[in-house]
Amino acid sequence: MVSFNKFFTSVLLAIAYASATSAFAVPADSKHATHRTRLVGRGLKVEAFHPSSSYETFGTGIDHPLSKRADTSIEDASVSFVESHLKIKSSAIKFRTGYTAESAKHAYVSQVHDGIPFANAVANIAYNHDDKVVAFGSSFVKPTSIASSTPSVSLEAAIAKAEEALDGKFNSHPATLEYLAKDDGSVVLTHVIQIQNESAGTWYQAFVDAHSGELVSIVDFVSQASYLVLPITKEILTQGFETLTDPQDLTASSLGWHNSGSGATTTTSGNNVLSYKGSTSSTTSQSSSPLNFIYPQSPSLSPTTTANVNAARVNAFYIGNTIHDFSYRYGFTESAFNFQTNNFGKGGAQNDRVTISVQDSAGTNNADFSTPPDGQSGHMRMFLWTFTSPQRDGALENDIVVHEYTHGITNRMTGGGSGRCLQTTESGGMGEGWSDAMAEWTEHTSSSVPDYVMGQYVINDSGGIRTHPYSTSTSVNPLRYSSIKTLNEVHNIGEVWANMLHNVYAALVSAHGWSATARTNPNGTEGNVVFLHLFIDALALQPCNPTFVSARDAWIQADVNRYGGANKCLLWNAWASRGLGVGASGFTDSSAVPAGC
Ligand SMILES: *[C@@H]1O[C@H](CO)[C@@H](O)[C@H](O)[C@H]1NC(C)=O
Ligand SMILES: *[C@@H]1O[C@H](CO)[C@@H](O)[C@H](O)[C@H]1NC(C)=O
Ligand SMILES: *[C@@H]1O[C@H](CO)[C@@H](O)[C@H](O)[C@H]1NC(C)=O
Ligand SMILES: [Ca+2]
Ligand SMILES: [Zn+2]
Repeated sequence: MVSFNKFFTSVLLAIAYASATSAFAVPADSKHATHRTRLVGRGLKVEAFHPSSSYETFGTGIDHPLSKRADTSIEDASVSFVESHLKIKSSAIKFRTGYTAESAKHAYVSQVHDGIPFANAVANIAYNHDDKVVAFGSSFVKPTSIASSTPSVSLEAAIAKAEEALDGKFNSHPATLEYLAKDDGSVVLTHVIQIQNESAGTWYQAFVDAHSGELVSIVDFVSQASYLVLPITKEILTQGFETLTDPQDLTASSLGWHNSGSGATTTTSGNNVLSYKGSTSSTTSQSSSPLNFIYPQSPSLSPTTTANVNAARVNAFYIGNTIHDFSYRYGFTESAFNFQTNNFGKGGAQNDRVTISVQDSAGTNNADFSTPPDGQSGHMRMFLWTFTSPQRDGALENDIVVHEYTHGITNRMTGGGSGRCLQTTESGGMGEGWSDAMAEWTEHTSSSVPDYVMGQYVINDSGGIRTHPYSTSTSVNPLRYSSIKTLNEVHNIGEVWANMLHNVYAALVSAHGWSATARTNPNGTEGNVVFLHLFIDALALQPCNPTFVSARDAWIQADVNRYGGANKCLLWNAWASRGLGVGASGFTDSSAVPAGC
């Protein structure tokens, strides 16, 4: 191992000082979803439908039809309220369960037909202690058709279908017969069966149409996971933590983030990332089942307090997995030498998930990433920063985590997974530049391209850790290709490259717009999608130890390969504006573009 160390790229974040300011848009995206698509079993896509819920609240409460009667049960009161409120027959309503809490009583009912309950058409009623209705939510449906309540497909046949589709075994939990509302207005009768695969760590409830025999919906018991984190579109933690539920992209991580194919974990350890402090077994465990990782961070306490260590491990785990997932969509896959414990037979060498050591004791005021060849884990070390009191944690500044992980992408994809091809000062400098550019890419929340600053939270300085903000303005950032002549430190050289990429990004977004779904949909034509495709494509295209000139040429070629050269002049103009035009060489600027541009 040691003898190979000289080939590993261990890249530091490094800091410089500058004064400047920047502004970040805070994203506010939330959508009311009624569908959920999952990839299950051997790549089967199942779309589950959940009718939207109406919801009313009534302040001090309203009467239900049986209010005047003494000794009315919660069952009768609830059925009668739903009957009158939704104007449906009581035979279509069935009380399921209820309980009395400190400040309210709660009842849960289902829509029924021929005595068979609907799985996804339900309602909930809350009463205050004066027996008045204070809230009512309902996803009851008005079907256009309802299947016969007598199954024509046997339970045995339905089990066989579900086992085959979901790659697991019926677990003998009693099957039920339930109706299921579909989004076309029809209601199908289903056998509801639990299918488990212990070695794969999966556990589904399958809904098999009891007339057609098709698998029509699933409930996934396992993959529900929630993380209290700084969303990747945010750069620094003062922008606010959020609880994200199921942020994993199952196209990129088919078994989710907590499973390598030999059983699920309930810690910050999974197929793509292991996040720990000190020893690799010191991970963070779920705060509650299933897979909730809710550890509020306290900025006024030392980062080494238990709660803050947990917050750091969870955030690093989330960011590492998120980068794994979106970079996968753009081509950093198993066969392109990515970092996974299990490659699921898709090529490449496995057993090389990224290990992230948070609050690593080996240093302060920095971070680094080591990239051994495909088949050995990439290793990220995040240090504490000592510029403030209490100290700050690099694992809680997303641009730093993204910067580090991106070293793994560029080192793996340049030169075919050897980890040996960004070793020169110039290519190592570009390595720093790609990492800053990727951090910037993740943090855009609209088509505007403000100046971008790295590392401002950890050093508590709005100017961040680089010498200049990245900017389309030459007065804010004057760096050009020829600037490299007087630079010999990789981060300084990296700033020249990252600023060129900032200008390329701005030109692409200006020309083609911006996609809010770029991280999960690489098929768009928008500028940010095009940018990341060219970024990733060019890594594999460029030579070992590329120069600015050859890396530029790889982008131009990537554009030819993917877009038929549609962006040729846009790209040339962006690079030429910073001295990397047609005749650039030996760190002498050229502002020339090809004829016709
Ligand atoms: C469980 O899943 C694995 C793939 O992860 C598969 O090889 C195996 O056959 C499955 N087991 C059952 C019982 O279907
Ligand atoms: C960060 O810097 C600001 C402005 O210089 C200062 O008021 C504040 O106390 C600093 N915060 C910490 C935690 O050191
Ligand atoms: C992108 O396009 C590919 C190929 O046409 C398709 O398989 C995939 O589902 C698309 N992805 C998305 C997110 O639309
Ligand atoms: Ca690999
Ligand atoms: Zn770096």
